[in-house]
Amino acid sequence: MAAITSAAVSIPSFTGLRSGASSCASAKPVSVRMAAPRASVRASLRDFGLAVAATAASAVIASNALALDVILGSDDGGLVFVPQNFEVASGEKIVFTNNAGYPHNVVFDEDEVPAGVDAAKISMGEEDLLNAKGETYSVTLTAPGTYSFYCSPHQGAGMVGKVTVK
Ligand SMILES: [Cu+2]
Repeated sequence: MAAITSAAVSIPSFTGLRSGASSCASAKPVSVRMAAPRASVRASLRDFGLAVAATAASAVIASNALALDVILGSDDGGLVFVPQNFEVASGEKIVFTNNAGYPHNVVFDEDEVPAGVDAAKISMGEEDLLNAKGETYSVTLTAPGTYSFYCSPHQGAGMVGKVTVK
């Protein structure tokens, strides 16, 4: 219960910061405001899921164990993937969750994936963006090797990452 309340409170304050920072078109605050309730529902579900995982029996944890969470944008507003460089097991799900400094996306570099992997099939489109906090993009990689990925709006700012599939 406490987790759900804090998630619902933190999102409006974040939205306030964002609309304060942008001085442009009147359409913008409207779309941000519409996105917020959806985001808070997802954040609440997420917190609830984490709380359940933390208290559940090991049998339940085992069925959900193969997932790694990566956040898009650090809590202090850095344009980074957190973690930036990580390992997963083959077949482990990677869940990228929009956190701060969005819009973000996740695009694998076609020149830096293992041979035979089609980067387009595991990437979001260059133009596809996660626009609201809590939105996710999930991908499961099976071919062993090293994959580089980036966020197309922030690649120039250094928002890049690397995953090694074992
Ligand atoms: Cu980004």
